[in-house]
Amino acid sequence: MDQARLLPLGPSANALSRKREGHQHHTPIQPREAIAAVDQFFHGDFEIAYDKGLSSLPLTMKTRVFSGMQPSGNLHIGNYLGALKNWVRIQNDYECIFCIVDLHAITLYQDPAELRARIREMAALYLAAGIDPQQCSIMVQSAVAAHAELAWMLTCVTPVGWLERMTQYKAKAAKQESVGDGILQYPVLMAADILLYQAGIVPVGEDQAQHLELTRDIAQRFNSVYGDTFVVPGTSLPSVGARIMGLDDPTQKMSKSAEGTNHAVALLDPPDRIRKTIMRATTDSQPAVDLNNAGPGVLNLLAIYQAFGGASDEEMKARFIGMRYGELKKQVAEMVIAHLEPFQQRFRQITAEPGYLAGVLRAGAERVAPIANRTVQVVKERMGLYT
Ligand code: AQP
Repeated sequence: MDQARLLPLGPSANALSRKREGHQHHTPIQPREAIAAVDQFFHGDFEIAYDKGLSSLPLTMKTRVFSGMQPSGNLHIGNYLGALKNWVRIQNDYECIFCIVDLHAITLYQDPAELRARIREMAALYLAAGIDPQQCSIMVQSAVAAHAELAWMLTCVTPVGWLERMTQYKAKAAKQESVGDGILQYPVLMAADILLYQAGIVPVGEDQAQHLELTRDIAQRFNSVYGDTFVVPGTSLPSVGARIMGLDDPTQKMSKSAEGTNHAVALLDPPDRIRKTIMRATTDSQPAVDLNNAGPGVLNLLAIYQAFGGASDEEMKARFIGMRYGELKKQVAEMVIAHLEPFQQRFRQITAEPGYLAGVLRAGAERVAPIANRTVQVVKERMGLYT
């Protein structure tokens, strides 16, 4: 299926699915740097010199990919279409690390028992989506202490002004009476997650693109102060589905932590619930699909259908132009259910196998910890810390 195409949905749609300058679609922005770093990890010489003498490096080395999700609520179709689906798609082309970022989740209070359960659930969701644990490392952030260690070192090279400018920080802080420092520092921890592994590509949804820009800024600042140390990673966004909007309010991003029963379709919602949520989705005052005048709710439904099914723009136009909204919603609901039912079946099988998830997570952490620890070692040496 061709996922690389955009449905030309008129001027308002361009706001949802515009071409993003500076972002590439699952191709490395600086592959030579990544290859250099990976090469050095594999050869035990950890002097990462990402722009020096690369011509002799073996070009067969795979670029490393890192991405993660917070176990902060029920994963929804936005998380799936914006990130998880693409992880599965690229897992054979790169050396992939997929993380459950529990340290990020605690930037807002989480019930400890629920958090523990969600970490396991998220690992099962990664596997149910098709992530192959033989091919990729699936691990929990707090199981590798180097994440928190590097985050502190990077905090010390990051101006507060950079963090205060982050859109997500401003939005989350506006909802709190007392703003925890973790909400401000969140993007530094995210930078540490990525830079620890010298990742060349970070596949995320559009809401994380600004944090990726910041990661690049932090990496470049560190490199210029202490010498070339980190690969400067590239962002990778899907062409369709990079920003799925709330079904109850299509001006807001679909979000795990949003309240409202009709806001999101969770990946584990039963078919009846999925149908109800989609049938109640906010549209606009038109009776039927008219691409020149469609509001954000209709464009969002079309984006969900296209991102799940992989239809081309022409197929989308032929199928939906002139269709009444009731029928559009029915077709979107059936498309979502058709994809989520087998997914949920796999989820049940995975969670029914005693010890399997724990084994996958242990193996993932054991595989990646040496890489992370070596990065921390180099950073400590570069900064003059005690080693
Ligand atoms: N609405 C979305 N559309 C497309 N992609 C999305 N992502 C999140 N929301 C959408 C992508 O999913 C990945 C995991 O996100 P996260 O767990 O790091 O948290 P987030 O980006 O803050 O997502 P949420 O769902 O809104 O969670 P809460 O409410 O806990 O903050 C990322 O790649 C993200 O881009």
